[in-house]
Amino acid sequence: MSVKISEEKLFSFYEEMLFYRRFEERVLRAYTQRMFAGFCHVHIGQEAVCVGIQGLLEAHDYVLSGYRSHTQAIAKGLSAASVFGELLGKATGCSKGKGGSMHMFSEEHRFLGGNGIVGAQAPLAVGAAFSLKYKKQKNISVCYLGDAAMNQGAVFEAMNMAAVWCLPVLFVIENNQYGMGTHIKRVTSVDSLAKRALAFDMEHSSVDGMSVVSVYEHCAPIVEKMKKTGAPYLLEVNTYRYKGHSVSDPGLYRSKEELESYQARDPLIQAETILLQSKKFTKNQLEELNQKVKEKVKKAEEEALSAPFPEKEEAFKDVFVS
Ligand SMILES: Cc1ncc(C[n+]2csc(CCOP(=O)(O)OP(=O)(O)O)c2C)c(N)n1
Ligand SMILES: [Mg+2]
Repeated sequence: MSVKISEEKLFSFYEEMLFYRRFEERVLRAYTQRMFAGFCHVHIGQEAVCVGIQGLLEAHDYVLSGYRSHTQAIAKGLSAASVFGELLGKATGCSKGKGGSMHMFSEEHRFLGGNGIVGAQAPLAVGAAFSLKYKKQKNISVCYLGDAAMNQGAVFEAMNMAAVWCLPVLFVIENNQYGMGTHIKRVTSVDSLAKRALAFDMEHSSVDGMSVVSVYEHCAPIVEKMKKTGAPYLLEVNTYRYKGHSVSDPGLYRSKEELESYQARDPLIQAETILLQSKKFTKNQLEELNQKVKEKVKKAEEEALSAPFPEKEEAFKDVFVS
């Protein structure tokens, strides 16, 4: 089955990507204004990945991720205010203000984190997929991983188990070419991470992650097939992060030219060009959308700011004791 995205769907994806871009920019500003502390990793430049993939998911599909997951959480249905609130440590945060940037979570929305341990989401995603199979639910478990996470042992064990037990995990490798300041070529022997699936006899492919159209059209048949067969899949998405690894990284290990070569293929610019060329949308409409999105971000931030901090007693709740 080949899928062609409609202009209307692309418009809504454009709005979503724009919202995530402005949201993350606001998060970065909030951090530099010392409104919150701790770690903070933004997803700027990689918006097309979660929008294209999560645009194909249903409420009962699971999503699991690493620490760069503010917008993936929103794409799974968590409110932007509850994500911002979590960053600010507010009681209304999706993890009651106890997790912060790396621990977005909502059982209700089947977004099972947010994980600070590189690769730790892979075994969890396999567990979620096992529960789907056990309960005979025709859903999938999406597991986002970075390129550097692909060199973690637990990830291979998880992939092997998913293949042996035929579990519906879509492993999405967001290959942004860097693990902190280390370029992929210095630590990874293969030129395409999709090849790693060969070790598990798992279906696999690679796609251009700078284009939301490519991601969506490429993934639509994959997701549809997975829901029928329940078999795992490894997808490499070639993307790029525009900002440093975290807020404290000025990104001196890469050249300006490299960054600019990706920005020239920016997912927002690409979508905007197609929308305008289609003549179904005007420049004015896109500008209005920009205003609307800025207002939405402002509202989410204001809602989070006006929310209370947790009561002291909360510190003793949700604590795991074995
Ligand atoms: C098990 C483990 N080892 C090392 C780290 C330190 N660390 C945090 S992020 C990171 C790089 C991960 O890069 P990648 O998987 O490519 O994801 P990206 O940051 O590019 O999204 C490392 C090594 C960690 N958090 N957990
Ligand atoms: Mg990376």
